[in-house]
Amino acid sequence: MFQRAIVRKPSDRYAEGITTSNSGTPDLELALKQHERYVSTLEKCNVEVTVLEGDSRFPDSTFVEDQAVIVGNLAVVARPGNPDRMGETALIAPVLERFFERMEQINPPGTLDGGDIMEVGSTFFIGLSERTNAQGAEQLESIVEREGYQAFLIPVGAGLHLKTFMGVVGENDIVILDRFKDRPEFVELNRLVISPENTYACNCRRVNNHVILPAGFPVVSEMLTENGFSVLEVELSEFQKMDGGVSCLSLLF
Ligand code: CIR
Repeated sequence: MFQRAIVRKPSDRYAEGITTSNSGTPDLELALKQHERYVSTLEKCNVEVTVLEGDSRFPDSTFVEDQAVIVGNLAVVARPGNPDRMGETALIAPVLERFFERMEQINPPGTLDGGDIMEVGSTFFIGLSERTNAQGAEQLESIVEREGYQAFLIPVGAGLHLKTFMGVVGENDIVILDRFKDRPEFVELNRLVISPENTYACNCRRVNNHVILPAGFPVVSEMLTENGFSVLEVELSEFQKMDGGVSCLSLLF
């Protein structure tokens, strides 16, 4: 069970972050409202949420997931693969120190974004992407193996992160974009397959007894409900405009 979440509000320079989406400039006021609702949805899932103030030095710093990976009682500070985001780790490290006695970090030349890491039970799936390089992935692999987990390294191909294409919805259940579903690393998992038009909904997240899903994907919502999951939908249009989704907005532990 997750007890806590850390989130950071979008700052007044939020719209200057990195994006590949061409759906327009995000509206900060609406983004802040959506963020508030995201926080109250996390609270509905019974987690205590630490809300950090926006930091305008780093427009993408609201996407806290990328800044660290939690491995049991150890916090691993990441090393974001986009140079504009590297400084964000200095913001999150002191916050994590409040909650974790054990801290490590990904070191150069390794790069790693938390969005590339999916934990299911005792397995960490580590995406190799434009943001997470082999050295970063291998550093995390040896940390998680030392901590008693197993790891699989998965090439992401075109796209931002591993979790752009899949998300944890249950103890042993994931949603996954159809093009990844037959990869041998996932055969032990119950896979709920998502078709390309619903790709954005792949980035959903189990939080205790619920699954948080972006609003606007009725087919995925129905599929999850039919499979016994309790779905909570959140409107995230202003985060989608900056390539962000459900999982990127929090660190859970
Ligand atoms: C970026 O490109 O880094 C941000 N604009 C979006 C990061 C989304 N993070 C995530 O999916 N974990």
